[in-house]
Amino acid sequence: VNDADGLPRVILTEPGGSSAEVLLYGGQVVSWKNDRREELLYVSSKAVQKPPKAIRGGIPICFPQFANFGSLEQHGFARNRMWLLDSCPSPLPPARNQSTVDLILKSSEEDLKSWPRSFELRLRISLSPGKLTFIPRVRNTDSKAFSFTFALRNYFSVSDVSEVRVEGLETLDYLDNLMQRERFTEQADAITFDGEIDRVYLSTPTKINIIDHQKKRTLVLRKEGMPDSVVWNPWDKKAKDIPDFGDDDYKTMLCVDSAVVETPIGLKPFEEWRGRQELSTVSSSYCSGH
Ligand code: TA6
Repeated sequence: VNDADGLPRVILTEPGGSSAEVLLYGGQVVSWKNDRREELLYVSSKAVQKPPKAIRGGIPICFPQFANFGSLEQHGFARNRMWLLDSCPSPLPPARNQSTVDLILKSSEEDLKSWPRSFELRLRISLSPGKLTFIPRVRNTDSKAFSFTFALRNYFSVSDVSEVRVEGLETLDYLDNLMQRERFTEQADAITFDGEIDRVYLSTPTKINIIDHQKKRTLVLRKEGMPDSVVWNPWDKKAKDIPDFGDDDYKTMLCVDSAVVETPIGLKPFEEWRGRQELSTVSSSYCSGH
């Protein structure tokens, strides 16, 4: 763990030459570079890298609430807390030939004031050639049941968002945050981008392709245990209203999240929920991610 610029972080590397950086603050991945040292994630040029501000970019963990779907602060508090290295991660299949870190966030006295449920939120992040895997787990360590919403907010770096296509969400229903969360059905055969978008796609498939034509690269998102997927780009006007978002950043970023939004996860005492997200990059010169 090194804390060169004050924020302790874990750097994952693997023999193929890719790497990832995970901050203990927020349990947030803030960099994922491929074997050609290209940065695959967006981090704002104006990101504020100090508590209590959430860092704009990378992969923030939204827990116990996604966005303002509830009474807590926007996206819950997990992304604004210092996590710990989990010295005894409860059993998971061994992470073979992967560079792995296990993090944990437990409810604090402070948190219990705003969300009176005791929990253990674990996150295993594993790096292997061309792939970054997340296994989030939430255990109810309280004496009563509780429910939560959750998201891995993936800020992807793209060459030009107006040249990006997202495949896998066609024909699905979505809640449109720009239309008072009304429910619509996606009619297009792929999602393309020419303006602000902020949608929660419901009951999405386990595989979503984000195709970046210019970079000839497809980013494949595979997920389990997280039925919804949020697609967000603030576009020019909203971007200007967000202080830690560069005015032109909207052109080179896109959020496609793995999420639990429509139907919160309910846990009885000592039950544990587990999700899984695999991000992998495929150069689309020989396939469009089929
Ligand atoms: O995509 C859901 C959303 O709440 C958007 O409406 C926008 O606010 C985005 O998340 C960013 O939230 P943040 O708190 O990270 O600025």
